[in-house]
Amino acid sequence: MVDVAQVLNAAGLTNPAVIEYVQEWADVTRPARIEVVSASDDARLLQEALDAGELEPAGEGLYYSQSYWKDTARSEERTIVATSDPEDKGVYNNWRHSDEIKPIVIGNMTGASEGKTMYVIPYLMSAPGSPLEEFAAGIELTDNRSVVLQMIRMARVGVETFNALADPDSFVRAVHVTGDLENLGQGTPEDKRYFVTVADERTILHFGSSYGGNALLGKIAHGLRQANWDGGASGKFLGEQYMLIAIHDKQTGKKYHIAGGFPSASGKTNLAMMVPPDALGDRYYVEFFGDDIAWMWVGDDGKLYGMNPEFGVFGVAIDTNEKTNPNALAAVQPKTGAIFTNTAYNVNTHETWWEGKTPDYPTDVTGWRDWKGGLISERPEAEQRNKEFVWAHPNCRFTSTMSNVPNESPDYNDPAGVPIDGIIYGGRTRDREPLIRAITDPAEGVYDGLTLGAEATAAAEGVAGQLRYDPMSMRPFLALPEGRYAQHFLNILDQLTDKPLFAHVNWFQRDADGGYLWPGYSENLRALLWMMDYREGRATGTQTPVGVVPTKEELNLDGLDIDDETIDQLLAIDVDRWKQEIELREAHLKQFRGLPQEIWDAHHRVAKALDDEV
Ligand code: OXD
Ligand code: MN
Repeated sequence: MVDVAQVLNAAGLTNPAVIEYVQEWADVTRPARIEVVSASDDARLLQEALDAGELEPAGEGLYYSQSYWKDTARSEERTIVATSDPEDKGVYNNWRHSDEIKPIVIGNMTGASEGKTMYVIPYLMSAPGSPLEEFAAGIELTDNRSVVLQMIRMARVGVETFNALADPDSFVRAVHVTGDLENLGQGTPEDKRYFVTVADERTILHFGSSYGGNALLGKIAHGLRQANWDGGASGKFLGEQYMLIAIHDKQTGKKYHIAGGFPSASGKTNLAMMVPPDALGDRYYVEFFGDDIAWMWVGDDGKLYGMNPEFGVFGVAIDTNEKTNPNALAAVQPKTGAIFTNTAYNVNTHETWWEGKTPDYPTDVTGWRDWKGGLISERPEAEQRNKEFVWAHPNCRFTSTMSNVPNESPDYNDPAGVPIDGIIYGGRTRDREPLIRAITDPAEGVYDGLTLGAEATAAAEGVAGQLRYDPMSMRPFLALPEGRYAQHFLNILDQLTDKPLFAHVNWFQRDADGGYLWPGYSENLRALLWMMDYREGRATGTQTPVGVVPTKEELNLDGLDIDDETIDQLLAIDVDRWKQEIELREAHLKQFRGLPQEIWDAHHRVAKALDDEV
């Protein structure tokens, strides 16, 4: 039996609440060893992982890992929010009573770390000294060394940081146990995996995966689900799946901060790491704060402040290339310490490759293995370079720390956060949604977020043109029931004397042949510049029933080869299509218990404005 107190004391973790917590879970999972981890252990742990074959070298200071093939993504149906009050049940939070679910997970975790090391990872999901620091501390226990290495990249990990907290008793208890991945019955009625956030106990219990979204508990479970709960319970902040950027106008010296929620596969990481198009690059620069999570609160000056609680980027590699995201490529160059997961890997040259990294496949297939480890050269010729037989997993990832991203903002570490000028929502929509529409009424902004969605794709079946709603892009991350969440969002906005401008953006309109109307990527900056012009009164736009759209003249199109007709189409409002959408929204919103009247009023205002349109 490991002497927990002795191990923790020796590592400098002397807080009795921490010792009690680690003891409790060591008694359940029964590891052979316990080790306390700080970021300074990275080099040693990397070497151990290489020696054990858990990682492969992928170039100088780069690493490759391969998951068990049934463990490559988040599993929403196994993800649960538990509390002790049935009133907390929402439509999307997959609520269960904690008395019912905890014993099941604890049962599965019992003895499941036998023979393994339990790593104790003290972490902070904020810059030290942040006004939200009290919600940011956590201790993850994991029996998986790769998870430790990824946590070191994704969160501020260290005993010193933890001991310096004003209240080191108040931390999220985050327990991760990998389980016997080959025998968990994934996707069958006997599935043993459970990813539970016991929100009212600030305890996270995840069993049965080593995939980042399920296993890096600082990120999604704490950074989003627990934060969503803590924000609402305290009334102090919003924890949202938003990217956060600044647009720096070098001519005026002004910086505009924009946060935004996008359902998955809508280009959030590419937007956040954006390099301005050549024609605008002399004047504008985009600073990167984060691509996935923003915590936002009311500042003393009555403005909304925001920060990214994460310390790194866990990005989808597919289609990341010099055009779509040069800054992401730079963040995974040699010596960055980046870890690739489930890309293709060349066992001879140690290179990694994924679909969309280069226009063509590597010329010589020798040594290349696909994400499952199969040699490409052993496939039948017709399957070697064929989109249907992928080399990399569609959810293959790279993990790299913030400081490797070339456009990381110099203000990223500022505990004071940054004032938010704009909040945008955007999903993939082939028609109806214009390039951008500004929403001046804050309740209509929240309403727009609640009715955010993306069209069905091959991965998520549905009716063409109909949205899979994803409120605020938080559908899989909500801990609060939707009505209470909406009220909390409105309450935060009510306290602001200088409110951010809301807008809805859409980079994905298509023409009759299915081609994209808007070039996207770096050109998206043009829509955001208009948004800030509108906020500052430099543009007036055209009022429509669903918000204000830019006039053609107001959009900065310098250096962009696009014809007038296309621009007209990009900015048009199809009232009939919108009326259909309003009916679908009504059904969507009706599901939510206790939705604030302000949201219904916003809905009815927009519906009436559309009806009044001839
Ligand atoms: C996600 C992620 O699953 O950020 O949304 O990884
Ligand atoms: Mn995300």
